[in-house]
Amino acid sequence: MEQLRSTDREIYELIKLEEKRQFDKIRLIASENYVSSAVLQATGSVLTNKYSEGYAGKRYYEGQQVIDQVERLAIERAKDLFGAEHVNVQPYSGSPANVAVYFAFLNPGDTILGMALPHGGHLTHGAKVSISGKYFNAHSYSLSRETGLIDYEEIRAKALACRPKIIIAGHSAYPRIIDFERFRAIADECGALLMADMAHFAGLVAGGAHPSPVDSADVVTTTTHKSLRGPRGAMILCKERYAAAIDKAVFPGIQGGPHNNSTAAMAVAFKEAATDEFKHYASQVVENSRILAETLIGHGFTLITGGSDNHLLLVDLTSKDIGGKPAAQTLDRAGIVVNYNAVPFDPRKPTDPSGIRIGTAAVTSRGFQEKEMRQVGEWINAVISEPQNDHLISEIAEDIAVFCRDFPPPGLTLP
Ligand code: DSN
Repeated sequence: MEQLRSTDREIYELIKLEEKRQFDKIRLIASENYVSSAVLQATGSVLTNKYSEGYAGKRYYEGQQVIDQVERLAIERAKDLFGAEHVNVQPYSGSPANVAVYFAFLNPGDTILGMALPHGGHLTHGAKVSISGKYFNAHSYSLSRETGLIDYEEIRAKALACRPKIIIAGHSAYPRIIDFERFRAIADECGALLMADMAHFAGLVAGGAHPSPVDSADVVTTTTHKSLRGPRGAMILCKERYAAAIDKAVFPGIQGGPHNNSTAAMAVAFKEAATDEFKHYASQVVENSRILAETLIGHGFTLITGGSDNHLLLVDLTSKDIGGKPAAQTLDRAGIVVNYNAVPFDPRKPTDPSGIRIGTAAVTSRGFQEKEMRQVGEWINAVISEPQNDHLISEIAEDIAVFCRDFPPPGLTLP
């Protein structure tokens, strides 16, 4: 980044600081990852200079000789990777992708049914503060109070009562796999479209470590930068019969020109995700999650649903006598980065809820396996047991920075 250093020293220094942070800390935010150098290079390429409203072969500006090829390649690779009939790779991110689906099929005031935000749904699954909850008649389903699991009978009863046009299967904080066929049956029974939001677990689907929603759902949305380990961006996969409606909803419906640099980087990430190495990665992500769950349970932590079979854990800290926010802040000072998170039926405020969410996608990318995950669990326990012990916190932060040197993440150089 020599040119950046000479043009803008401040931004250069800030990027270097962030690089050091990403190197020295154990990043357990469930939606984050480390992309490869190849993905970074495509993201930072001259494709950022080009406007290309429209779709390959039907653009509104000239000069698309290269961009059309890039976008077609990204689409073909995504179709192969997920077995999809049609893919749109233009959504800027996950929220616009979800809004595009609503724009394709709904009128203002129409009914949708998604997982409640405090139970692990996303803002765009109908939360009142989001456009999805303001413009549509949004109903939500909760998790079981007893088990923390999705209650398919409750969803069926709600769907038959409110008759949604779209049912959303997907989450941002649910530690178990979803039964997409059960959702399909419910959608069929009440005449709804089934939309699956696989943003969190798309990488696990690509790597064969999680069931795919692509056959069961009418439409599937996903970001490309979480477990899928691509650039910031999103895509919509759908049956061929919905292709025209989806494409029109993305452009000109809610977006202008696609971010071609991201499209190229997505194509690179899809190529990487089609390898055996990525399959191994995806199953290691799940295994790491299971091992961390086991270690934390061994130290008396309460895990929502009692464990994990995907890339994330949701920990209820009530029994540890600490709120999610102070816990997340103290862990960060110790070099372990998580986010505070509501747990189902949380009695505390969303701004200081009872839990933390932990994900294993990023640390698996830097090579953590069983031994390392058990050590991470020990550190989390030590910090949460003595959050006021500043000496201990500083010591752990130093140990973690040294520990991390042996696990250089993709895309980063030693700071
Ligand atoms: N912000 C993402 C997450 O952390 O799950 C969802 O968009």
